[in-house]
Amino acid sequence: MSKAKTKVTEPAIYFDTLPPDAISEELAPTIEELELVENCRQLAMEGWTVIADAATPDFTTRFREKIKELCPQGGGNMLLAKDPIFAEAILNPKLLAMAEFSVGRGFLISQVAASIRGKGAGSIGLHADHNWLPAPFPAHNMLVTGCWACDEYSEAGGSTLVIPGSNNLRRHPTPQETKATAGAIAIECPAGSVVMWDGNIWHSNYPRTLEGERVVAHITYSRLMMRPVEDYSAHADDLIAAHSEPMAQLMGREDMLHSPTGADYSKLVATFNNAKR
Ligand SMILES: O=C(O)CCC(=O)C(=O)O
Repeated sequence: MSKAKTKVTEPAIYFDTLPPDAISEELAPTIEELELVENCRQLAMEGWTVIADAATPDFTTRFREKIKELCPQGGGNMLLAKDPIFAEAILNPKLLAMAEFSVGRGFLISQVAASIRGKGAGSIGLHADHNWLPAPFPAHNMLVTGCWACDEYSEAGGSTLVIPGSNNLRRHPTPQETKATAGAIAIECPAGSVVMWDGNIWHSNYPRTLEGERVVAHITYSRLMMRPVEDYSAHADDLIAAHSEPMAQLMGREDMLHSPTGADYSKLVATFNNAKR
């Protein structure tokens, strides 16, 4: 009598885990098509990178105008719920590809904020974004931030600064290190670039000494098991209706976690597999 063949239902559970700097074979064609291979290497090894020409100049102009309109006090948060242009920004294909590389498949949106800094605006202070994790920081990155520069980034214009090599220390800076900012470099780039960094690197910004303003959107994505900074649950249904699957993932609706009806075991294998990629 022949043995009945077991039908294998996909996806099978993965037992391996990719190293922190690996581009998964599923993501590799997208990273290559979008010409982001060097950005991935730099983000993994150096803790930061700049995505040039993330969108059209027209998008950056519209984005700047909208941030100015919505943030008359010089800053704002929960912006994904306030205008559809923020969905357009967080669903930008280059940002999604970099986020999947850095914080893994099935990643979430954590924060959509903005800042406007005029002449005389000071420094926000040196920190690592893994601020709500204890040291030593994990080998795999937990948070990736993209600052959409709506204006040129220069040291005099108050650009972001980073301390090269601090990403390898896997800890928070001390008060003395925070004061000294020894070895800091300015990230300088044209408007329309997105400056990205991981949760490990120590960073801040230079005071602005130029006339005019530096308008920036701060977009943070997190690994699927992190609790997001902002709670979009009241807006998730509308956002998903407008933007479908990628937004459902960013809202945590594609995984088995944080479910109002208890753990959804139909999504268990996909969730566990995403966590390993
Ligand atoms: O505004 C900047 O240049 C730095 C922002 C920053 O430190 C952050 O978003 O964590």
